Amino acid sequence: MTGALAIRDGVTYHPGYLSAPEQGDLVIALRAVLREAPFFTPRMPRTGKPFSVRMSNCGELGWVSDERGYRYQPAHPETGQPWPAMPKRLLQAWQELAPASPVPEACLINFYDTSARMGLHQDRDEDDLVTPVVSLSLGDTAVFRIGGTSRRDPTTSLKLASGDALVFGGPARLAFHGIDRVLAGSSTLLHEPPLAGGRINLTLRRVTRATVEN
Ligand code: MD6
Ligand code: FE
Repeated sequence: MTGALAIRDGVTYHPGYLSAPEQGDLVIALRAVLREAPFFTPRMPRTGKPFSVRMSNCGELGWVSDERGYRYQPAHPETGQPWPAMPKRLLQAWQELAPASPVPEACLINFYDTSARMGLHQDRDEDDLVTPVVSLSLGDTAVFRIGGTSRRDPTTSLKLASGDALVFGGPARLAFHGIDRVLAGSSTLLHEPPLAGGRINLTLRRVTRATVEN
């Protein structure tokens, strides 16, 4: 692991957190996850407009979005099957990057083809809004934008490359952020469908508020 950089209060950037062999092993583990839990296309609440990003999840809970709204649920929206377990390397990343946090319950897997984007949003569907979110990027570099806790706050941009990690916590836990674009051909990590070109982003989250008992 190389040095960590404070991007702003509560946001820490770890460039090159995953080595090239670790990235390759993680892609292999994710391919197994995706055989059990294939990508689905989330839809906007109310309008049903499809996202340009495709998604899946691993862990006890998964984030989904459709006409009924945004939520976490224990099963895949199309297969009805429980989400696969989180690969070990993700649990290790959580321990290293969010030490002393309750165990992660959800890992959202976002897949961006080179035309996909993600609008500015806050991650606020969790009951636990205190534990940090840990993000890992694989494949093509993306231009990530981050602002403050008001949509109108000024934003800054950061390029997230394959292997980079970002930890979002403290005063930035509810900061607005999004993906402006993916830089096509910037990585050779992903070369076989359903991960062919483009970018994967993994976000590990605690969803429920941990109690002393667990
Ligand atoms: C992405 N990331 O990098 C989108 N959310 O594709 C997120 O939406 C995100 O990177 C919460 C915390 C960290 C993140
Ligand atoms: Fe987010």
